Amino acid sequence: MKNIDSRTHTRGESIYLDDIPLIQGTLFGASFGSPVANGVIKKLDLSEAEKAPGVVKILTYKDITGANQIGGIVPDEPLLADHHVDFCGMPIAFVVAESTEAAHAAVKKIKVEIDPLPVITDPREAQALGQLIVPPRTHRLGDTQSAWQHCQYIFDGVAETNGQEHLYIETQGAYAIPQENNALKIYSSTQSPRATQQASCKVLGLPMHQVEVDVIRLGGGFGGKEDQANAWAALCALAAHLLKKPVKYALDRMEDMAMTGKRHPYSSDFKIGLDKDFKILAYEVTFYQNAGAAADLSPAVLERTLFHCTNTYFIPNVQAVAYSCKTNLPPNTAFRGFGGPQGMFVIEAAIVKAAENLGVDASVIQQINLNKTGDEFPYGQLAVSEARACWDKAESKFDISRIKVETEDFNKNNRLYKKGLAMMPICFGISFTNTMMNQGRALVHVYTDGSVSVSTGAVEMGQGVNTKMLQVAAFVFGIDSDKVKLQSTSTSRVANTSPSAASATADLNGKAVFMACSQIADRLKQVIAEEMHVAAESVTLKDNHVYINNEKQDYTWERLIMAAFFKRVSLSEHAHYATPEIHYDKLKEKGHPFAYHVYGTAITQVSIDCLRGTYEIDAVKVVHDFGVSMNPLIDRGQIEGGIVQGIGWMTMEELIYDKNGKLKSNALSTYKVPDIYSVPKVLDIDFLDSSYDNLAIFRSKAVGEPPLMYGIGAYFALRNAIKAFNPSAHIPLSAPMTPEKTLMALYSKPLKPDQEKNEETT
Ligand code: LUZ
Ligand code: MOS
Repeated sequence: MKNIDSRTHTRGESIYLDDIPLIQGTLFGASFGSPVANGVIKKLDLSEAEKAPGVVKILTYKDITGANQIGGIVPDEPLLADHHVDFCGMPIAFVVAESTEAAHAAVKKIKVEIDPLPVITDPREAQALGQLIVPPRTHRLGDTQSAWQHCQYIFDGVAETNGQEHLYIETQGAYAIPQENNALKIYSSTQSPRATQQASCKVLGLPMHQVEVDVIRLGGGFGGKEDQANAWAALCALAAHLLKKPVKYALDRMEDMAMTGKRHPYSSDFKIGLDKDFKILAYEVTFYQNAGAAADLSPAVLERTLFHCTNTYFIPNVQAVAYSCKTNLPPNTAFRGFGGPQGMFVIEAAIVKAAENLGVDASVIQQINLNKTGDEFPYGQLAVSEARACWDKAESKFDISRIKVETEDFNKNNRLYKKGLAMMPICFGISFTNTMMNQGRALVHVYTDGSVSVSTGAVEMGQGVNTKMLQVAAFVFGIDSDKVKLQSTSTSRVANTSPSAASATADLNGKAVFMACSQIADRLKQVIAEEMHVAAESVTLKDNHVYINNEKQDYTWERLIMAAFFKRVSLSEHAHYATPEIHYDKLKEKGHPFAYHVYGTAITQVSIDCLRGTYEIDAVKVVHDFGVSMNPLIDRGQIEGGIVQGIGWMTMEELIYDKNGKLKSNALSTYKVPDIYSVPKVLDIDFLDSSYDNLAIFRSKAVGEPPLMYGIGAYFALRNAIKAFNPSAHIPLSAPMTPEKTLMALYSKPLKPDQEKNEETT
């Protein structure tokens, strides 16, 4: 089945926040962000801005009727700066005017005097000063201390990954509309309607039943709107509440890039030990996460880094320490993979460092150490592993030995062009790591004409979740998909939702839809049982008809619905699903946090132009563990998008903050994302049908985040191509591998031994 939004998307008729028809009298907001990354506000002068044409009111923290606090996990983030600013772009004032242009013009007239304080942008520097968001966490398996002596080879080093701008096509935004008796309706481009509702209520000092958050769809989220949609909604809500007028604020691209947090940059130290057969015996890693100026979701991201620090390998002795370091950058936040990719890059870097020193292909070490069913992850859960199945199928299906020979032949015969190849196996845990969040709900109504309305906590953001929800309802009722409509995601219809995140949205909400529809279907079967004097168990619903003992009756779905209605049978149901089996003890750092894992292996092939440092991704060939895909079109789209986004993070997307904490890569002219020309020329995605049962909806495994990590293969393929040109090249294990860095690496000289120590941090 095609994505149900494809028709309105291609016709430009899909409604995003900025397309919602405006109510008369609507006012428009714009925020004034701090020009300084750390300092004390001495004086805020609004006088000229207030006189600017069209300005209705300028809000500061003094206007907040509830609490000046939007922090989620840790209450450490004011909505509007009071006396102190912690990052460049931190909102200080919110201008409300008759037009967006007037609001922006007035923002430029605001003057602020700030006594600057020292700015820290480096996580290691912050850690050394004791500036941590939360206490450090440690995951342990076995005993690394005693394992080192059994290792034949030990290597250590530093690995770094930069952040990543979400670049959702739709920027952040909200539209708040006052209702009677101080209530509010907020349209928001949020992945988390509940969090947006709660943050707005906290800022306004209202109970949650006074505020409805309604989401039609997002033009992309990628994690950027899991926590960071709240501020803009709260600002609009506050202004609407005070002025009794609708207030809308959709950020422009440069505001969005400058003011919002991104994927966390990490700097990490690793030490890896192998035996003579290249089995990894021990791995120690220390992660320094650049959290930015407030907690946001950083503690949860940090936790997922630890959960994925051994990727898909079984390592019997592990010690992983993670620091969430407070710096003067905008608070960094969720981004597809949620810390997992950062953890996985480091173990891959460690394996590559070992391989290069041992003179073997990294794939030799990777393959030997893939986990198998029954192996323990450092957090105590036992693997139900498809790692080897994916790897083996990728090798045979795509004929890896031929690819290797072709790559070597090419490199022998070409001096100024080189090809590189890398394998990237992945393993990603599905569930929110915070067990409590793994719950979903759905509300289903069948109307008397037989049409069906489905509301869930799932937010559609292009990932196709609504299509999957529709498939579930249509399947259970045995009716055509055009009889089912997915409603917007509203906190009034489905309450207390978890964010649409963690790849778990279709599972959590889909299971709830399944339960609600099944309960209605059971009642309908009872109606037939009574009317036709048959057992309810013999009744099934299919092809829009009633079946008894698998025999089609001259009895349509519509007739059945009317029969039930006349019998006063409820045609509505609300269901709640909570993932079974999962648990986690944060004190012991052991448990069973994930419903299941998703596996896969990617083969990445690249070519570089050794004169220019430019490169192309020739092919990414994947065997991916889909379970049993309930929508191969949508799932394939998720894999393709994830791969390209991962390649962007690893190769061309380079976030640059200057020493003063100001974002230099603040527009699409200075921040390059993959375009159609940088998409791999070949994207071959093959399905591994899992042999194991799982907790996914219809056994169709979560597909949102895992494929992003295939992109890591592009980094190491480029590294191999550079080494093919210059075998003694010095290449820091630092992503992204931009064309500039590639060019420098191509003509680099090996480090002298005494330079080794500090190499990668440069
Ligand atoms: N969000 C969250 C996530 O709050 N917890 C998670 O474990 C998670 N994982 C991936 C993406 N978003
Ligand atoms: Mo996400 S990083 O699943 O919002």
